[in-house]
Amino acid sequence: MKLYNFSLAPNGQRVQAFLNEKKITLETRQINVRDGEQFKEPFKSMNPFNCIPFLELDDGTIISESISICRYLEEEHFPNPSLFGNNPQNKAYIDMWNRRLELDCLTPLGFALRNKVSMFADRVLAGTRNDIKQSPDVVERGMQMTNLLFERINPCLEKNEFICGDNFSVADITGHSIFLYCERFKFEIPTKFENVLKWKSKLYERECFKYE
Ligand SMILES: N[C@@H](CCC(=O)N[C@@H](CS)C(=O)NCC(=O)O)C(=O)O
Repeated sequence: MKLYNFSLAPNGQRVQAFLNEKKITLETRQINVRDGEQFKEPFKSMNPFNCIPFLELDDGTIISESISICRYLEEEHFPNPSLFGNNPQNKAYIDMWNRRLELDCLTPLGFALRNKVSMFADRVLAGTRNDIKQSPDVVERGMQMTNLLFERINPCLEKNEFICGDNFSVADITGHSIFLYCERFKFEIPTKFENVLKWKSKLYERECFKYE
């Protein structure tokens, strides 16, 4: 099994944090997506969606999507510590939170960045090169959605150390990624979201995120 990744990419870093938390080292090939290496062979044929990270299994199967890669690694090879839950109820609960964070905030923030920074001018959708124009509305929408998410999750973090309760999970890795995007945007998290800020501090001190 071999991981194809890029250590500077947000989604690559999510998988790396997951590996760090489990203390796993995988054979890894760096693909420089900033230079367009993902559009060259053999990578182009391996993952026609032209994104990293992706995992090549020993039988040649390719698994892409950060969360799908992590799920496969946990279920097939590295069950402990469990970051996806270990019974149907907490599996569903962690999945629910991860989806909320991805759909309502991380993805909108990813689009916001791609619609703002000149480096992404011809690539507003990851893994493509085209002439879809960057739109300031998408940037603004990303900021608004982030604020809304923080407003909604602040009460949920009142008694919890982590987003799903007292145990660190893959949803916290998604949360950490959201905070990194906020930094890039110089999005200052309002102090009224004190539980969100507490959660952020907790995540920032965690070893698995010290990958630079
Ligand atoms: N939903 C995918 C997103 C993957 C993604 O957007 N990867 C970016 C790096 S963070 C990429 O490969 N971009 C290549 C490009 O922009 O062409 C995941 O969670 O893995």
